[in-house]
Amino acid sequence: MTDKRARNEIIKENSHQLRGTLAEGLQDVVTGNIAEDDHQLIKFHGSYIQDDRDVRGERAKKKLEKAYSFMLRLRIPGGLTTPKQWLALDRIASEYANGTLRLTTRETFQYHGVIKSNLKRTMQAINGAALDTIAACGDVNRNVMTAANPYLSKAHKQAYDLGKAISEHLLPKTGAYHEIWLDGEKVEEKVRKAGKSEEPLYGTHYLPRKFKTVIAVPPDNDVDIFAHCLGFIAVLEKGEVVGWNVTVGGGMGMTHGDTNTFPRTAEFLGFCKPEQAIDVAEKVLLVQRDWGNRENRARARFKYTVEDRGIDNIRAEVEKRLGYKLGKPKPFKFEGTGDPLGWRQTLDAKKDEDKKWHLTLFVENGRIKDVPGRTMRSALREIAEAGYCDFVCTSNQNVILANVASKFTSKIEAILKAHGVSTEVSSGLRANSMACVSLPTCALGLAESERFLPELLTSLEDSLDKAGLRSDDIVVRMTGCPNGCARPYLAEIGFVGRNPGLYNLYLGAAFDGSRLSKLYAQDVGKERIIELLDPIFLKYAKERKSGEHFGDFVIRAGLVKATTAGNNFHDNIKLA
Ligand code: SRM
Ligand code: SF4
Repeated sequence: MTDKRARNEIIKENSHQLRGTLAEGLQDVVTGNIAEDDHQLIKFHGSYIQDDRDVRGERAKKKLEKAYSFMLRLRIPGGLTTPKQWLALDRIASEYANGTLRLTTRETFQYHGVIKSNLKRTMQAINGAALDTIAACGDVNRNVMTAANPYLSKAHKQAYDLGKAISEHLLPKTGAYHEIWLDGEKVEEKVRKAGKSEEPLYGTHYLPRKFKTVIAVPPDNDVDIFAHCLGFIAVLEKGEVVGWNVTVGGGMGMTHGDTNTFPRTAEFLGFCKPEQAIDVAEKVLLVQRDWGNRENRARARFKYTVEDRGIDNIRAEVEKRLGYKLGKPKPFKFEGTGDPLGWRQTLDAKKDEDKKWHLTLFVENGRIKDVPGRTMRSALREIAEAGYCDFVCTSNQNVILANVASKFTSKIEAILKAHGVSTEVSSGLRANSMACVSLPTCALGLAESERFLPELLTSLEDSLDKAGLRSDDIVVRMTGCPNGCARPYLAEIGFVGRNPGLYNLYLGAAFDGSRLSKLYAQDVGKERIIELLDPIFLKYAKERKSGEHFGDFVIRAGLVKATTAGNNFHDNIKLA
């Protein structure tokens, strides 16, 4: 009988619980590369092998090996780091990576450009800061995102605590990470002799595909709950979490031209009590472990398991494994997916003097770096050195300087000013923008993203000015390919790379993150994008109803049909 399983299933099976030949590969100084199968395994350790695509052609001409380096992604549930950790992360960026810290769309950091000979040292330095990269990538439960800023209210702290607990509970247990990167004890043989499994939860094959868990605290949907495999929405009474609405089956990735693949918004599984949440997370993950598609990786995400089996069957199976029924989802309301930028005070401190301040700082596309006249990385380092705050990475690629005593707010402002970092953003469109990394590091990028969106927004700001919309909040996101790393199909304006300089333009997602967009124009470059959006902005400014968001307006104006579920994302398209 032929083995129909996807190649990755066989790699996992033969990997000795994610060890592969990684340790040996690190010793090989002849190449900056590692063995082909280890390309897949190293993801579970939070790293990707990449090459600098800007110099790929030139190096090929000279018959040189590709300019290999490694991307490293940290696991930081809820995105919270202390000033001491921030300083360590900042140091690592200079010592081992490309001198930048990249905040991701999932509340953590990435390093780019770490060469093989520095990889182990970098892992050890991260470990020295009491952080790790375990399961930040790979077919496992990834970094858990929680409503930004555990200091903001009691409910935010409860969301953060749950996120951390789920992250720990669903962490792979193999000794591989400690052995390979931290020179830990070799445990595989010992565990095998004791007749045990190194991975009681994941087994030998882990999950069919990546699995993403997030936790939201209404009215903010900053974590974009409907984009994820598993979500918990806080149900609040008098500011405290009394339970969680559970969502399943969201996801973004698709392939251009393949309507069998599509982004999908999550559905409601039910309601659980606070003490049931970890168990619910585990059982949902196990259903995906056992029911997910292990033959076709393009259809292996949990969203397709939910789509193909149906939400009722998924619920019945989860409840069977739990041994009890989930409740009916409780009412809640989301207002938006963005980060409220600027200063905010703790929402529920008992006395006024206990209230701390929190500054959400816009970081364009998450890249923290120093450029002439705007030395953001140095500013944040100085703030960390002074110990004025903790740092929280947000799911919108921004950073919150959190838990600041009143006496330090002006000091923080002075440091930012001295480094040319403004707390103002040039438009509502930019303030609500995100772009994925794409070129030059991402192997899958078809078009520029992080390096192009800022310039496009500058041009679109002229259009906004003509329509008087400069300060309106409109959500815009760009990705260099259809995988959807900046969640573009949940943006009111989404750009998805097709070819160098050309993007598909999507319109009509809901401002609160509950509805996907629809394709509006195909293969459009910068000039055409402006030509298309210019009149739409004018029309919106003139004809919108009071409080109507851009994404709702374009549907009412008949520019696109509403996408009501992932399985009609590709339907009713009328291209501009
Ligand atoms: Fe992503 C793959 C970057 C969030 C969907 N993503 C990649 C890789 C690793 C490319 C690769 O496989 O070779 C990118 C590395 C680029 C680089 O040079 O750094 C990459 N993804 C990112 C980040 C850094 C984008 C960013 O600009 O911030 C985000 C890191 C998140 C994190 O900290 O864990 C990132 N990726 C996402 C999200 C958004 C989210 O989860 O909220 C999605 C869409 C949601 C989802 O998962 O459905 C996402 N990334 C993908 C996919 C498509 C998966 C699919 O279902 O088809 C791929 C490709 C794949 O897995 O095969 C991918
Ligand atoms: Fe790379 Fe595509 Fe993700 Fe952008 S969306 S980072 S191009 S995989």
